[in-house]
Amino acid sequence: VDKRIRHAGLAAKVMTAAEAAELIDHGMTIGMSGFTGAGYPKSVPQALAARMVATHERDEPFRVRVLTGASTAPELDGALARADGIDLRLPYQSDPELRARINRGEMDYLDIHLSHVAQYAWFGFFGKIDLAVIEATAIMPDGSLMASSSVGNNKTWLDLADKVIVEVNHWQPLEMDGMHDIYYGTALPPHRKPIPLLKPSDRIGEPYLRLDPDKVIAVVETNAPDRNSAFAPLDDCSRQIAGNLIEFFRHEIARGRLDKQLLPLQSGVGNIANAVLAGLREGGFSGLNAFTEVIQDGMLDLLEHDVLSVASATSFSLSPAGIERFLDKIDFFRKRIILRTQEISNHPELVRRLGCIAMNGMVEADIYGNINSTHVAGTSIINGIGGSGDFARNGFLSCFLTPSTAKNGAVSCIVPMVSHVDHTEHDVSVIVTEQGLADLRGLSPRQRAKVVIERCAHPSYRPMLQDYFERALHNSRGKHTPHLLQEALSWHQRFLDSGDMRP
Ligand code: 0RQ
Repeated sequence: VDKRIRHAGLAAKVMTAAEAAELIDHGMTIGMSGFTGAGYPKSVPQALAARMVATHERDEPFRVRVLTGASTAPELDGALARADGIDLRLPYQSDPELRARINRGEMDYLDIHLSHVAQYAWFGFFGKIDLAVIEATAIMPDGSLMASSSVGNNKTWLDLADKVIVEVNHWQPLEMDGMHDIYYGTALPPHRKPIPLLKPSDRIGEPYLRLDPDKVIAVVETNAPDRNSAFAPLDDCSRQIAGNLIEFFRHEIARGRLDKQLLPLQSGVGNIANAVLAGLREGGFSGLNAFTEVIQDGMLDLLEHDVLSVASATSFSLSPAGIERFLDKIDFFRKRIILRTQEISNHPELVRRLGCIAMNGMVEADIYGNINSTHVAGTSIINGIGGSGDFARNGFLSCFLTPSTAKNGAVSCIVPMVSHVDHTEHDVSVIVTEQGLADLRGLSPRQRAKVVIERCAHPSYRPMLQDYFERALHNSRGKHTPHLLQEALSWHQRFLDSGDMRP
């Protein structure tokens, strides 16, 4: 028996990616696997892109709607975007080619909370799902799938799609068997029941993704790595941001508001998140848990050093070095890592019950604590809201982290008014920059403005912000959240006009 394709009927459906792509039609809505550059189909989307290019050369239309877990990679988002083959894309993305097309207005992009995607699909909000294209590590004897390096929305796409194409990737380690936990207890309102998860280590589901073999129209074998971009070495700014946050945790422990094992951590992706994780290790923390979306290198490190006991997520996002380390000690990690569907990893009910400490990056914050996570100067999207909102609104603490300036100081990440709002002032408890930390809990808007300016703004922008706030205090009609409406977004306009927010 083949180690990867253990179901005879499905073994008979093996074909090339080009043959599988022939089965895809213009106008389809396709649910694809993939979350933060892990577990996405690697060859069918490229073959589909080639077909699209050929079809467009004949002056015929060929575009599809692409629904995923989160961001994928050049072989999926990049290839389909370059072929001008995406009509609508949702949710999170981070591909440069796709981003450019979205920002040129050449295609539609729907940026929604990651925990909402599955339920919206079940509610019928996205219409019919014609096809699922899902990467798997193996096909089990009963036709179910051993998921690969991400679970994302795969359960939902497999259940809802009329037809399924499976990519079996020989690069994905079979030793991942047992790491996944696929929960089948979700129902639609009014029939929902509590989700029986009380701690991050709980397993509440099944190891494999159910699949009706009759729906499978093609099985394609691949042997290709995930995107696995390398991380930049930690810079001083990230270390300072991390240090400020960890000092705050210590303060909270001393005040008795947090236990020394903290509460389940949710950590965004990127350099600052990795610096926070490194800081927890250096700070001597142990026995912590993570209830998060993505396992990045920093988490492996914490697991190996018993700083973290367990990490629950929906995906990996490892560097090449991280992958080697993971494979080296896979038996160790299998006992400590659980990959769930993203509707569970990000579920507001669970984030609220567990009391997660949410730590996410941002583009800018305003003096009142509103957060922009997605847009440059209000109109150009970077990536998307991802899971930050799922955790920010429902967590025990909601922390947002950024350097105080961007673009070599030409941009202040603390502004009078955010140019786009992802997380409102009501959802934010802590803002951290390399300058310091603003604890916004229990503060009114005017009190918040004072601490945000004093603690978080860069010295080269602090006087400008103080001046704005003082004039707003005097001249604003309403004094609850004082603003000078004519001026509130003028910093962004100045940046667009001159490349610098400073006059
Ligand atoms: O652009 O590389 O062209 O210079 O934004 O900024 O500093 O590299 O920071 O990689 O941590 O990303 C918010 C985008 C931060 C990310 C964001 C420019 C800056 C640079 C990236 P360049 P950095 P990071 C879990 C949670 C939303 C999703 C989320 C993100 C680029 O954290 O996408 O939280 N978050 N998910 O120069 C203009 C500013 C700017 C700015 C930064 N104020 N104005 N440009 N930049 N600040 C994961 C998932 O949900 C899957």
